[in-house]
Amino acid sequence: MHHRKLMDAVISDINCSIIDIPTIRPHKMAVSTMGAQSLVIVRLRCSDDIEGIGEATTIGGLNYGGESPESIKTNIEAYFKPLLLGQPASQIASLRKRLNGAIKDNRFAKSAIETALYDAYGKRLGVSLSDLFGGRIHDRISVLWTLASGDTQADIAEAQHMLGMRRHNSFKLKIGLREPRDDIKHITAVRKALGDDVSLRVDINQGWSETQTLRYLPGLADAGVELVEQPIHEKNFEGMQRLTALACLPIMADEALKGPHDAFRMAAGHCANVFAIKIEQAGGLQNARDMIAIAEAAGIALYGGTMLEGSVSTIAAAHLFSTIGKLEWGTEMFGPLLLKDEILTLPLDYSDFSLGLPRGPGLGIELDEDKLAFYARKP
Ligand code: MUC
Ligand code: MG
Repeated sequence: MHHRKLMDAVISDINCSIIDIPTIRPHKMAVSTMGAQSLVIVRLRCSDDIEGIGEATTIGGLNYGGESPESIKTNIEAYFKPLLLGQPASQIASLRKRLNGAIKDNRFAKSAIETALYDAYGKRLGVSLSDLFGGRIHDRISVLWTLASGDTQADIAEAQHMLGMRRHNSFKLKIGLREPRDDIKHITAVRKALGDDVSLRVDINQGWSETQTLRYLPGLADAGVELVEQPIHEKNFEGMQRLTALACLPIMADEALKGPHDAFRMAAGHCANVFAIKIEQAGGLQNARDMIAIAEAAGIALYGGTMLEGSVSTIAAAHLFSTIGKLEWGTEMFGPLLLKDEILTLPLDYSDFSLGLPRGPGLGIELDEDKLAFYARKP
């Protein structure tokens, strides 16, 4: 009887709102500068009164990829919702098949919907989202901070503040906007100020050509950089392969990885040493899990990436990452900390250079309705 009842719940309503929250400072990347983040919050109601929550975010509107907050909301309301209403809410594999059979691309929208489905399913079973992926191996995952104020002294002060609070001891520097020579001066100054015990990585966000990367990789290594993220164009798999083969510094793929097919092609071609796994770029939790398996089989190291997501998507990804045996390069699940305000009744637990996973059912978080109403974009 228990099982039957669980499987009887159907999806009864889906609601999407765009929540605009300013960032604590401008976030400067080669690809765009962000002064606010727009969270698309998806609320999926089921006939058993359980609500699943999901989230999608983009970076710089349409500057990072083809989906925008507005398109995600529109497409979910116009195309996803009719396919989902009245369907069995716990049959997630079947719902994924149904959506993928009718809707191309829209990976961020699919990720938000899938997160909401898993949240609802976990709440229905009384288990956490990590339990639905085999159970957590880690109660906390390490979280780095991105230095992207655009100013060397401000970045140093920010990093020192984070170290003092014991919130982060690994930093990712956004470069690729200035001349490479100036970027290397910037990194050298940050390394000198912070010492040798912190981990410094760079994200070029496709800002360099292959020849620039060839020319400046040794300089990055000399400046104390440990990992180089997506230096060149996302479509240039062969270039990534050549840069990886140089073995000058570990190369991480980010924007190149838009789902399991890319992960397979990159792994087969030895096009990266590390994969940045993002649930949104992957098209959802299950695709991300598949990409993790491809990396593990290929001997590619793993890193938990973010689309500067808010608390909902951040914690969804954290649940998945907590089930990975070896997350060699940690994660960057700091998105909520870049925002001026929190939309949860109980903020996420960032301490001891890491993020603690909630224990409650599903995502284990609760939305603050007043905050949502305050930041919701008005029509
Ligand atoms: C990216 O390309 O990695 C993630 C962290 C951050 O600072 O920017 C994003 C996007
Ligand atoms: Mg990146």
